[in-house]
Amino acid sequence: MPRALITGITGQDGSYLTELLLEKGYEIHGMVRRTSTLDRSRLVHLYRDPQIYGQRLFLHYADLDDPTTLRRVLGSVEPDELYHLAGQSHVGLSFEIPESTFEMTSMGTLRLLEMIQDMRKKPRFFHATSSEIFGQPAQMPQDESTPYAPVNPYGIAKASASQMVTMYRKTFGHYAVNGIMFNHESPRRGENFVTRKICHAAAAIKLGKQKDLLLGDTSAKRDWGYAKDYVRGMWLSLQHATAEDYIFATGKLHSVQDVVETAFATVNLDWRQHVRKDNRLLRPAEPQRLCGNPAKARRLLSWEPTTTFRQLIEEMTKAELALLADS
Ligand code: NDP
Ligand code: GDR
Repeated sequence: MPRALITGITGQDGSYLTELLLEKGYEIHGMVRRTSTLDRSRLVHLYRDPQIYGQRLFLHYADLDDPTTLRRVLGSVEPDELYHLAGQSHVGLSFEIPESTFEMTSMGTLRLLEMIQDMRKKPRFFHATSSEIFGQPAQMPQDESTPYAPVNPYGIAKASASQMVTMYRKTFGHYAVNGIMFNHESPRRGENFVTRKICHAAAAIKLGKQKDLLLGDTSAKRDWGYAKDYVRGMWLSLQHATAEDYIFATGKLHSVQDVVETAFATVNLDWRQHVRKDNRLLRPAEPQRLCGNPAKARRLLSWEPTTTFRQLIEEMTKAELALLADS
């Protein structure tokens, strides 16, 4: 049975990746950090299944800021594949907590690479990096050769971590992959990311549980895909004969305003009556024209995004309606 270790297993991607690897017959180990609440809602269905938890899924306390714990888990699990997804993933917040964002994302990744360097049997390593490394790119769409030009602390931290991954691959021969992922969403998306925030608000307003929705820059555009497609890309990239970097993206741009219109249309509401601008939600800098070209992933991994933007936003809005109806 192949053995995988996942950092960030409690997050959106970590939970979908766990489900995918269970389907594929893996034994899965996840790193979790100590928090004041034990809210692991994205994993709870697996955690409560006695056929899975303690049989094929195991959780270990560790923290990216605590090298001893990382070394201990890596040494005891000895994974075949290490999926490194953990980190402070909110771009806007990275302006408010730049030091911890950088420490966790950049130094956390370097720590793992150094620990792998000392291992006799080195795991294949996947690094979840981001389109934010491109920031204000000179070309659109971006591909694996587009120069990095990040514009916020999060992007700068991901860029340096990605360069470390490339260096360990080229210099020391590690099987280490940068998955350069553009935005991907799902009903499990964190509540303070814009798609989930909008879909939740549309559903809550429809059910009379919320009155209006405050947003920052609604003209901002992103290349939005479905999270399940992107975790499939992670797995595929570690099955390839050689370690490569890959863009995972849909190649299609939509605005925040498109998300608003699609979500409100799904619940038959007029967004004009509910959506307002809040300048406090504007960011000091916005990346521009982040749109990816996934041709390499298509060619080498036969990877394709399966879900359209409209399907994604409709599904997320309907999931919010169902969640709110139950609560
Ligand atoms: P989430 O924010 O949903 O999950 C982040 C995970 O990292 C959580 O499990 C969180 O644990 C964990 N984590 C945070 N800080 C630490 C720490 N100090 N030590 C250990 N674990 C920590 O992110 P996503 O699932 O959306 O994204 C996964 C990765 O992919 C992230 O690195 C993100 O930056 C990157 N990415 C995501 C994209 C997207 O569109 N979703 C696009 C490009 C890159 P806890 O539950 O305890 O908070
Ligand atoms: P992003 O996602 O910054 O692209 O990072 P987010 O959903 O936070 O923002 C997308 C765009 O929407 C604009 N926006 C708002 N954003 C939030 N969160 N809340 C608002 O009210 C709001 N109003 C407008 C933002 O300014 C931005 O332009 C995500 C994360 O998953 C990262 O970890 C990942 O690396 C990148 O995607 C690719």
